[in-house]
Amino acid sequence: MSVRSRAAIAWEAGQPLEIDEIDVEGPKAGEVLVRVVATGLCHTDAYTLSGKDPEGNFPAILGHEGGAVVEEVGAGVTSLEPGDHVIPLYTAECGKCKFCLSGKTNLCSSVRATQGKGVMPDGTSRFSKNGKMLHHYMGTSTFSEYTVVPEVSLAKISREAPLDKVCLLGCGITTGIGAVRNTAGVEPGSTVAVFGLGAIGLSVIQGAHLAKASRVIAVDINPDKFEFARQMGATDCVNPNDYDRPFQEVLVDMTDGGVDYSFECIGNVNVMRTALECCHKGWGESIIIGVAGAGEEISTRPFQLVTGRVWKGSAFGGVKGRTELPGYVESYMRGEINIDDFVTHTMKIDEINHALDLLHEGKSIRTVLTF
Ligand code: NAD
Ligand code: AHE
Ligand code: ZN
Repeated sequence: MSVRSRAAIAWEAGQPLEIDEIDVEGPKAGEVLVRVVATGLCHTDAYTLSGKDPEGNFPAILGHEGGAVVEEVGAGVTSLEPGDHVIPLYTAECGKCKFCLSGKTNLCSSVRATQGKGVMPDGTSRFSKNGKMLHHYMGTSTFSEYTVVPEVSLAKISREAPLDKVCLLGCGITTGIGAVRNTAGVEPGSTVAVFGLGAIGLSVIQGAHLAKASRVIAVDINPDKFEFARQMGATDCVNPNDYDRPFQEVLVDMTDGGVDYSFECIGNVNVMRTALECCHKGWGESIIIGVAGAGEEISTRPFQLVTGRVWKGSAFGGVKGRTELPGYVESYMRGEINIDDFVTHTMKIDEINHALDLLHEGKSIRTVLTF
C-alpha cells in the first residue's frame, strides 16, 4: 500500500525544489517506513542540488539530517517497531560487512552501492509522482514527510529527545564532533585551526573545546560567523581576506610553527591545501571534511607529507551510527552537547527554497524544517 506524502522534489540540478505531494510505497523486506518530524538542511543537500555531485541523481528527494518516527516495518525487520524514534543514517551500520567487522572505519558497504545510485537495496525506488519514478538520496530522503529507509540505516534513539533538535545529529553536529574525537583524536592542550564556520566547522570547534584544546583558531571569509564561533569555544577568529600573504604562513606565525590539527569544513580544494600546510612540521594532521565538486582535485608538495604532516578525511565524523548515535542523543539530553544554538531558523518544508537562500547567503547555520 502507498501513502501520500508532502515533499520537496528536486526535478533537476540548479532548479528550485518543488513542494508537492508524492506517492511513497510501503516498506519491502528489510526496510522501514518512517514519518519525518523534522529535518535540517545541510550544505551537502545544496551541493547535490547544484549539480556538482557526481552521485547526484535527478529527479530526487534530497535531505539527510532527519528526526523521525517508525510507522511500519517490512518483512524480517527485527530491531525496530512502530512508534520507535529514529535518526536516518547516510552511513549505515550493518555490523556484518568487511568494513563493519574491520574495527577500522565507520563506513559500511551493506547498502552503499545502491544508495549512491538513488535506489533501495533491491534496485528500485519507493517514491513516485504521477507514476514517474523519483530517486532516493543518501539512503535517507528526509525532505519527504514519509520516507523508506533500510533497517541498517536507522539509529533508534530515546523517545524523550526532541526530534526538531536531535535531527541535527543526523549529520552536521555529529560530523564535526566525531571528526575531532575519532578521526583526529585531539588531545588536551592541542592547537587547532578550523576552516569554514557553518554547522560543521562550529561543531568541530565545540568538539575541540570539549577535548580541551588550548587554542582553537576559527577561519572564515564571513566575519558574521565569528561571534558564534567564540561562543562555541574559538580562542581566535581570523579572516584570510585581511592578509595579503599566503594564509598558511599567517597561521604558522601565529602558532610557533603550525597547528597540531586543522579541519577543512568548506569543500574548497585550495583551502584544503592551506589547511594541510598550516600544520606543524613532524606531526600536524589535517582532516578534510568538506565535499568538493566533481572533477576537483587536491594538491600539495609531497615534501609537506615527507616532513611529517598527515592528510586525512572524515565521513560522518567516523561515527558508527546505530551503535554510537543514541549516546550522542543522551549527551545532548544531559546538556553536554549544544544543539539548540545551531538552529538559527525553523520553518515549514514549504519554505525550503528560502532556507536554501539563507544558507547560500551565509545567514543561517541550520534551518530546521517541519512537515
Ligand atoms: P555552510 O555553508 O553552512 O558553511 C560553510 C562555511 O564556509 C561558511 O561559513 C562560509 O562563509 C565558509 N567559507 C566559504 N568559502 C570560504 C573560504 N574560501 N575560506 C574560509 N571560509 C569559507 O556548510 P556546512 O553545512 O557547515 O558544510 C560544510 C562542508 O562540509 C560542505 O562541503 C559539506 O558538504 C561538508 N560536509 C561533509 C560531511 C562529511 O561527513 N564529510 C558532513 C557534512 C557536511
Ligand atoms: N557523493 C559525493 C561525495 C559526497 C560525500 O563526500 N559525502 C560525505 C557526507 S556529506 C554529508 O553532508 C560522506 O560521508 N561520504 C562518504 C560516503 O560513503 O558517501 C561524491 O563525490 O561522489
Ligand atoms: Zn550533511
